[in-house]
Order: sequence, then C-alpha cells, then structure tokens
Amino acid sequence: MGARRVDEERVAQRLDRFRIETPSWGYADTGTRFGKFLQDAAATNWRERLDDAAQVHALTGCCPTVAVHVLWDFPGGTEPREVGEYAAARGVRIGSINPNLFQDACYKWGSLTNRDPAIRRRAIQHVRDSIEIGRVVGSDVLSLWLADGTNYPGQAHLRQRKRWLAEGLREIHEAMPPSMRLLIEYKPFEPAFYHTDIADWGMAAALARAAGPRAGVLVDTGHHLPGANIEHIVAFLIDEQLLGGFHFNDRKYADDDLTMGSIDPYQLFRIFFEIAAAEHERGGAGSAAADVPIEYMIDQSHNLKPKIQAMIQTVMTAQEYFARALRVDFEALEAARSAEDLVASERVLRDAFERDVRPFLCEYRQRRGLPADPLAAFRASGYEQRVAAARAANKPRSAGQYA
Ligand code: PSV
Ligand code: MN
Repeated sequence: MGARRVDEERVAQRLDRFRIETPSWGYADTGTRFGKFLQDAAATNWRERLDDAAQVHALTGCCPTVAVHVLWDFPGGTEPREVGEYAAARGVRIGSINPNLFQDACYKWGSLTNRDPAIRRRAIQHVRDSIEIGRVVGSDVLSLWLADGTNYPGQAHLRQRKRWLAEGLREIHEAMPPSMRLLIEYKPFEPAFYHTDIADWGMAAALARAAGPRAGVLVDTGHHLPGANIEHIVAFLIDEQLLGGFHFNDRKYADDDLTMGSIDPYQLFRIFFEIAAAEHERGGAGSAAADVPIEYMIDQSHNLKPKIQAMIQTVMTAQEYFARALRVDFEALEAARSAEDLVASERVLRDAFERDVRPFLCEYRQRRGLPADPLAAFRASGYEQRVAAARAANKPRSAGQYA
C-alpha cells in the first residue's frame, strides 16, 4: 500500500467512529420572531421527526442518534419508552436529552437562578424527570441550556444567581446515573439582552467544574460574539478535559442557525484541526483510544432550506472538514513551527484545507454500502414529495396563523 492509501485508511477508520447527532427540532417547522414559513414536507410530530432523522442516518450511515427536547418530543403523557421503541424500530436511538427550562411562564425571572426557591426546585425537578427519561430511553447525555438572564442593569444580583446556579448544577450532577454526562451550554445573549447567567465558555467551564467530574462544556458554534476565536476555545477546553460536545451550525451575525460551513468553512476546518491535532498527539486517528471524547451534535433550525436536505448537507460538510483536518501533515507542521516559519506553518494548514476529499468520501461511503452522494440520493428518492403529500394536509396554509 502506498503512503497515500495508508493515510486514507487511517482517516477512514477515524470517520467510522465520527458520529453526528441530529436534532429532532431541525426537522420541524420553525420560524423567526416575525413568522413562520411552513414547509409541506416538514415533520408535524415526534414520530415524523424520528422518521426523518432515520432517513438521514440510512443515507449517511453516521447519524445513529437523535437529540430530543423534553417538552417538544414527549408531549402530554407520551411515554418515553414508546419514543425509544419507535426510534429503535427505525434504526436510530435517542441521543442527548434536552430539558426545557425556558418555555414555562414560571421561568420569566429565571429557572435555576430564580430568586424564588420553589421555582428553582421545580426547575431541578424537571431536570430530574429528564434524567429519568434518559434512563428509560438509554441515553447517557444530558444537555442543558438555560435562557436565564436579565434585560437591564441592576435587575438582578449577579453573584447570588451564580451561586444558585452552581448549587442547582451540583444537585443535577448528583442525580445523574454514573454513566451520564452533563453538558453545559453557554450563550452571550438571547432571549436575555443585558446579561445571561452562563454567558461564555469560561463561565460554563467554571460551572462544570463546580458541578462534578462528569460535567463538560457544550460549544454551540453560533453562541459567540463576533470575532471570537472558537478554535482557541476548543483547544483550551480539550486541554482542560472539559470539552463535552458541540452544537454545530454556522452564522453570519449571531445565533443564525445556518447550515454548518455555509458562511465560514475555514473556521470549521480550524475547529476540526484542533481536534485532529489533539488526537494526533494522543496516538493518531487509527486508534479509538486517541479519540477526544466529544459529543458531536447539530443544532440548526432551517427556516427556508428543506429540512432533511439541510441536515444531510451539514452531515456531509462535517465529514468533509474533519477528513481534511485529519490529513494535516503534522510532522511538516512541527518542523515549520520549530523553525518559527509561520509562512510554512500556515501553508500546511491551507494545503489540508484546500485538499479535495470528496472523491475519497464517495469511495469511503460506497465501500460501506452507502450512496456515494447521500444528498443526491435523497433528492432522487422521492421521500420529500411523498411525506409532503401526507403531511401538508395537517397544516394550515397561512403562515400568519403561526406568527
Ligand atoms: C439555544 O439557542 C439553543 O442553542 C439550545 O441548544 C437549545 O436547546 C436550542 O437552541 C433550541 O433550539
Ligand atoms: Mn444549541
């Protein structure tokens, strides 16, 4: 085998372990604050969302789990067991459990940071119930995002809220079974516009440390202020063993939920490069022991693109840029770095970024009995047209009714 083949084999082995979780909410009709444009083919209930996620997995082979949102995917009295069984019958599993501490009117002034101890208790109880859902459906990931924050200076006692938050997270961590990981997501603004209680990765990291050893930070790529160096955050968290997972998406301005890599593919490459570099130092892409334990998840809400197509496009993009990053010539990079040759160092990265790995990925998929181009296969399958015909009947035609 030539050196190139050996390299490709090593990348292929790593990609076999690269699992990407898709979010149930990415298959449903979603909107902006100004209205919703409904899509005939978008899923209208949890069963249809799982059907669609199963399609994505069937064509890509790398999306075996589906993230669920507790209020959205287990509506009034839905048995978690039923949801888990439905998923299994379609060849997927329930992945991260996302408690919902932001929709109930009682959380107007916060959930885990609410000054009212009864509301804080209620929030913790909801998370305990979510942990139980995880146990029933066989999920080991609890993914927590809080909308807690304030809109005006002076509105709240920031340090007090920080302590309540740490207390609550400790209790949640204690309530988890030993196999479960807690992911703590940060976001600098929205829906709160003055401060959010977990505004950035540093706060999330401090809170994860306070919560316990199975807590880590969840990096949603859309949750940074413009100019933030996300790959540096990623590298730092990996080194602190605090990188729990990703919510992938792309953005131009804020939390835009655009498909991954659509705006800044080089940033995506740089993120994957930091992961590949860490794994290279841990023993290389061929060995599972070298993998950094990261939950790779998508968090996108496609307002205009057809949902399943957008998801498959994202999954293919993720594989592409990880494959590019895995093929960085780390020896050449080290040589250039030790000579302080920044032109050569940057060039090593650019060479890998610009290498077209698509033919390799086509062959990789075909060898695994998958379509070479899952997006083309999906578009040709007629699935979207079939479900559109069945689902459109359940939707009002006027988006205004949903505003
Ligand atoms: C919040 O903006 C967020 O990124 C959280 O992950 C939520 O769970 C998700 O979006 C819901 O859309
Ligand atoms: Mn998110």
